[in-house]
Amino acid sequence: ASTAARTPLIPPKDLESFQQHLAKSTRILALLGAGLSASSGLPTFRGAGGLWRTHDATALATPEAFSRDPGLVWQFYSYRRHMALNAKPNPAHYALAELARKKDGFMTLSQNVDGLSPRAGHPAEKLKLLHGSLFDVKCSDFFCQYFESNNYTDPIVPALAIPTEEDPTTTEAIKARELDIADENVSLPELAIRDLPRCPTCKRGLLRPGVVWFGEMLPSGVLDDIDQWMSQPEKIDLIMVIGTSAKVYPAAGFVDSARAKGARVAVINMDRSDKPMGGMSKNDWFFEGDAAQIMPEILK
Ligand code: BV8
Ligand code: ZN
Repeated sequence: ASTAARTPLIPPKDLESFQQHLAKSTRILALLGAGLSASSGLPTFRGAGGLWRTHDATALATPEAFSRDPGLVWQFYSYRRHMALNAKPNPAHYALAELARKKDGFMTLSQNVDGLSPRAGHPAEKLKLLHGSLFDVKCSDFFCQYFESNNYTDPIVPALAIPTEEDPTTTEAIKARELDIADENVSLPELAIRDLPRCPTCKRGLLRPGVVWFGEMLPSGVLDDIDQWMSQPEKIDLIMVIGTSAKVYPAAGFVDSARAKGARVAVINMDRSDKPMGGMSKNDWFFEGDAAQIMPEILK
């Protein structure tokens, strides 16, 4: 198809005004959500095909769920590790990484734990993973400091191997598996605690995914870095809010903080109704469509 048919309809005047502003912007924030990785085949949390569609976030992504049924929670994260390892960064990840390299005053705040921004070559010092990573593991024992990053072992222990008779990334397999995970009385193979990953240091605690669960604090080092970046005297010229329903706090709160420092807001989202709290002003932009198609266009 001709390129016109392929690229989303971005209103030319919006594109022009955005690109003019971007060219003269020095301090730029990007807040990333699951929609950025949708085109890489990873399901988002809400919306069609979303992970939370068939299970309630609090049913799995909380410390309580892990202490109640660590096997079930590990199955959920092992499955997401497997999907993320089999996914590839898409053009939006690459376009953002390139812009981050070019602009000194650039900072990306990502809610995504899928590892795709680092794999797209995003400069690490300009990427803050607000909610950790699927590929960090740490000890669940309160007193133990064991922490391991870049653990790409899949499955992390044999007992967490995904049934290989089907491709776990196909829609029906995702659906079947989601329903399994969601439907508590469908008995998944009971995972014995002894089969789950154990901390090599204290030998007491089970290892857990290095992600931030609901009710948990965001990593203090990350919050300090962001605080330092935000409290520089210069204004913030732009915040791009990409593929996020901006419902989870404190992550979503950074949009307001950026506005308070003078930032204009550019939302890139499939769904026109998903605007960050505080609405949009005529100085803002809303680019509707797939981030994987829009980002390379607007950042050109
Ligand atoms: C904390 C890691 C307290 C784990 C995640 C009531 C009101 C307000 C707040 C709260 C409340 N009750 C509780 C809270 C606090 C809670 C919270 O905000 N809850 C929400 C649900 C209301 N927050 C917390 O618990 C946080 N901690 O508050 O600590 C505290 C304080 C002091 C001392 C101790 C403790 C911790 C939150 C972190 C939770 N962890 N992830 C994991 O991944 O399993 S959250 C997880 O969900 C993601 O990281 C992300 O943040 C969120 C999902 O949001 P999105 O990424 O936006 O994805 P979603 O599917 O929602 O949206 C996708 C969007 O993309 C849509 O808009 C869609 O239209 C769009 N899209 C789809 N496809 C595309 C697209 N766009 C472009 N292109 C496409 N192709
Ligand atoms: Zn330990």
